[in-house]
Amino acid sequence: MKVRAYIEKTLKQRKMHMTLLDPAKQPVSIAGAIAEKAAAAGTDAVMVGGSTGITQENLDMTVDEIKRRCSLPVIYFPSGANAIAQRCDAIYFMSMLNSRNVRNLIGEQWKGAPLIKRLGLEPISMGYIIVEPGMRVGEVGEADVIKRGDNNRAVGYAIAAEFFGMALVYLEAGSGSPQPVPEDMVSSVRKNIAIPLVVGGGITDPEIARRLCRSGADIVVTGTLVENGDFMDPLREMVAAIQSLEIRS
Ligand code: 1GP
Repeated sequence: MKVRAYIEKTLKQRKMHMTLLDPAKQPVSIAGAIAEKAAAAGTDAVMVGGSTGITQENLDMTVDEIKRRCSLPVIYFPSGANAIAQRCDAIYFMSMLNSRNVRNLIGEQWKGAPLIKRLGLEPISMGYIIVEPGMRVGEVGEADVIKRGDNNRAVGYAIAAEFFGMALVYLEAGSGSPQPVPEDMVSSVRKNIAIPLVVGGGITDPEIARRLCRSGADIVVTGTLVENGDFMDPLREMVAAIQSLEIRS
């Protein structure tokens, strides 16, 4: 089954959790071990990517090791066209909608698209929206970050993503953010779009993840949570909190 179909099928039943692994942050063998444990904890997919330090070599080696150690879908979460993970199951074909730099809106995309097509990688289109504080991805992406409380702007970008025909909207507070995207921003966006809503950045507490899902997040992404060696119990709790919620009717 294609990855987009897997996501849409799963979301008919329940909310989803995805684990983000940054190839620049740990040796390949550790990335494989984390993916294996994350699969055992019940995460729904592994996303691979990071804002800086991604090379074709560390990317390919990390993806191969993850695929060797678990059977979950592996989705490339790119920061540009400089490296394309050829052996992933799919790629988020994303545009940072609130970047000030055209490179992040369509520049990297036109460069990468022909190769993605040649490789037969499944593209899953995504409107990527950076919310304050935005952290490293907000800086390198030159995002005009959405202020916490500026729900109207978040809603505008999300509706625009849907009008563009994108498959997903991702509200991103940035990896390691001290606060996740505000719940009322998530609920405002949810009320205005029909496509699935991904929320990530700074989510380490299962109760907060549950509240974000109740506010309308369909997919919760966590990365930092698995960077601490002893993450099995917190990850299990996180996954259970999210997956126990049925999708909106
Ligand atoms: C970053 O939203 C993801 O793109 C994950 O963020 O590392 O804070 O979980 P964390």
